[in-house]
Amino acid sequence: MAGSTTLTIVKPDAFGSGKAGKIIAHLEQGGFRVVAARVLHMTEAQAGAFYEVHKERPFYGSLVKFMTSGPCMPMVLEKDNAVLGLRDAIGATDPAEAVDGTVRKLFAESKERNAIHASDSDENAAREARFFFSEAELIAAR
Ligand code: FUP
Repeated sequence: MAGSTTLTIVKPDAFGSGKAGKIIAHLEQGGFRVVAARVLHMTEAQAGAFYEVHKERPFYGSLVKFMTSGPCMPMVLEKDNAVLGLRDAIGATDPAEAVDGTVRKLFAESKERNAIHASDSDENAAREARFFFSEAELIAAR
């Protein structure tokens, strides 16, 4: 594997409305390579654990409900400086504030239903990749 990796999730709003293909194409055009992918409908316990860092925030319950509202698509993406590159590519949390051409500007509905997740550090990228993919899958993807 050439570059570094990060973890993304095409969230239930985008996956459920058939935007996953367009989002993946957009990211591939931006130089990202998909090295692992799956589709799953998260349980409340899984979404709650994934967003544990936000447990005390007022939007936590609603966020967990949204993330369990339908299937989503976690993926490990590879590119040079993947974490920072993907944060740039997805845009601001609220699509109303996202720069033109970013995934959220193009595909997100609202600050909560915002189409895509991206890890915010190399440490979290590794933790989040292990959350969705087995060690064997991640080794095979190298
Ligand atoms: P981001 O890193 O851009 O995904 O944003 P955060 O880590 O701050 O928040 C994680 C998710 O919580 C966001 F993608 C959407 C949701 N959220 C809200 O619903 N309301 C808020 O005010 C902030 C975040």
